[in-house]
Amino acid sequence: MQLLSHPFSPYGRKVTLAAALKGLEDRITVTQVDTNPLDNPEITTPNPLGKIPALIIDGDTAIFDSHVICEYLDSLAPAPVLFPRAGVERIRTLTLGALADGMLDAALLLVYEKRFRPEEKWHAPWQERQQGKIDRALDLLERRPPAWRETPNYGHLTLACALGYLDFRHEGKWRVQRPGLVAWLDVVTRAIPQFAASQPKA
Ligand SMILES: N[C@@H](CCC(=O)N[C@@H](CS)C(=O)NCC(=O)O)C(=O)O
Repeated sequence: MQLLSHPFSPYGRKVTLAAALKGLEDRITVTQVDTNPLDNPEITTPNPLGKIPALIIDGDTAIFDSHVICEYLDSLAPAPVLFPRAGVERIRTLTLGALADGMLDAALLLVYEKRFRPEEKWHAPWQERQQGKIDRALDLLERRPPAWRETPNYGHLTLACALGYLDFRHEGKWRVQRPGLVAWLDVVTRAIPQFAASQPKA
């Protein structure tokens, strides 16, 4: 399998962690792709959305997005279970994953506004709107940090990557007055050695 990704992509990092936890690293080669050009066929051919990560399986079949790739990887090896098969645990996992992905989407849009729009077109109310999504999600998670019993699930991986991205691109400001969540990420860092190993460096 070929993973199209980039070391700076938090969604790609999520997939990398999932592959490591499932013991699938040896079956995946990673190709670094630049999504900044308007149309880079390296990624727009396999994924018309032009987004990484994408996983090429069976030669020319590409699967995306990161959630779908993680579900696929989860199906290839029995343990640890990243997506509980059914019931309330599955729904909790998916909801946490959706919340953390939403934080990531907002954090990425803030970065993209500055990267892809000229400064005179930056729009403060829109930036506040995105920041509000991130802050409200962080406050909710600070009140109720997600627990896990034996191994992290997909929701935990996604949240860890979202917090890692806020450290990387948003100066770690989320840490101020959120000791519960900081402690939570410390637990993750100790439990998943690949998390620290995949921390992006500018
Ligand atoms: N929902 C997607 C989001 C992927 C995404 O937005 N990736 C970024 C890189 S971190 C990207 O490829 N951006 C290029 C673009 O949006 O044109 C996923 O979970 O895989």
